[in-house]
Amino acid sequence: MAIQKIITEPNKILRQISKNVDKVGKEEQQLMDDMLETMYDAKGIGLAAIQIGIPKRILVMDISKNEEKNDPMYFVNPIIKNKNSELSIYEEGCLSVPNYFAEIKRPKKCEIEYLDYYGQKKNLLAEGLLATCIQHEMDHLEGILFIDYLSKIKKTMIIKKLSKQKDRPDRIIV
Ligand code: GNR
Ligand code: NI
Repeated sequence: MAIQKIITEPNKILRQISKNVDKVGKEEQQLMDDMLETMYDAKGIGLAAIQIGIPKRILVMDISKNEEKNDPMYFVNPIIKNKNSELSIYEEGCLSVPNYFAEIKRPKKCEIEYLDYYGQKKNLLAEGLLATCIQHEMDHLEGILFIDYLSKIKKTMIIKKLSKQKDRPDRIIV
């Protein structure tokens, strides 16, 4: 297992559309292990493969509050089958947009279909933080970041400030 570098804005890689996974094999499981380790190391509650530079439709999440017991979740090729018309607001952050947070409005509940760690087809009815996080992660698969929902002026300001940190040595420059 290995901790990977998380790509931050501004970087075109984050705008790529991720590709469906044909088969959940050893390589994908290894990737999910690395993603989970990277996510825990960064103290995040979710991570999409594209955030470590891999354009595959794979997400990992752990929204458990319990510090002693982890509750990792793996999603391959997730699709949203149903979105509740009721919206809820949550203050979101993103490991690819470090140190910025904003209130984002999204459907309160959603039903998703996906493949699990073993490639088994699953369904999940998500609400609350789980629903918010899954939708945030699924946006990454389409190259969308939460700052895209902000006003143009706010978004530009955030990207400008992040790009000033460009010479940080831990940044991936492609
Ligand atoms: O760690 C994260 N926290 C978070 C908080 C509110 C809504 C979404 C998230 S996801 C984020 C990790 C991340 O960037 N995933 O892509
Ligand atoms: Ni994110």
